[in-house]
Amino acid sequence: MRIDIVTIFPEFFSVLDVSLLGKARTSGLLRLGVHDLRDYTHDRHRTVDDTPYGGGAGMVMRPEPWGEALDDVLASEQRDPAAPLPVVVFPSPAGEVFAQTTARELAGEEHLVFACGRYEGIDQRVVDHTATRARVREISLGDYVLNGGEVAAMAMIEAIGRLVPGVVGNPESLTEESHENGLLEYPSYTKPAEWRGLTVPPILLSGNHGAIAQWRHGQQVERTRRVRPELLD
Ligand code: 6GU
Repeated sequence: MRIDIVTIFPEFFSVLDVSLLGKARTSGLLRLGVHDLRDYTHDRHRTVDDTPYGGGAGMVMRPEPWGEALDDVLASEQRDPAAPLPVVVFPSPAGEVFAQTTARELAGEEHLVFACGRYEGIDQRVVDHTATRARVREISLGDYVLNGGEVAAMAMIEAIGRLVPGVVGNPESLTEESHENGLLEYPSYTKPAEWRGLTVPPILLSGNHGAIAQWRHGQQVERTRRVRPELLD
């Protein structure tokens, strides 16, 4: 899978060099390109924003650098005319809410582009124009506001990247997690069997795999009902 990121803060994405996704990059499973939006400006101050038409607080990102950056990123690949169009994600608190289902959909794509806006957002024409040459998704992490799309893009890239076949060594560890079966995860324990007076539930030491699976499922249902009852509807 190829992932391109356009941002005014390319240094945010240096953490993608470490851990599992870093390994996936080194091994070639994940091809990551980070592009500085200011490289596509032509004025001495490398301006990317301006005041909003119609008035209001804050600044809006101007369309010209975005147009040129996306021209570059969407063209920098000899594309098979039969291949599906790339997906361009605009992280935005005004988008559809990201979930494990979204991560799974995007993990099946060949080419993702994350267009990270700052300030009050990107001129809407960038989104509309991009939709003429790519599949566009405006995606939010949830109902709160971040200063820009970078941290949101990072979270999405981690959730998506770990679902790309081969990135996580043991694929079974992906199916046992929170949200993969619509329930929250069961509690986990390891050695020692007693720690600071606290013991491990005896069923886990019984060797009875059927009973253990049943207990874990019961824990998942109980925890989901307590913490996230809306997931059970
Ligand atoms: Cl994707 N962007 C910003 N700026 N804030 C957010 C968000 C995204 N998701 C939740 N809050």
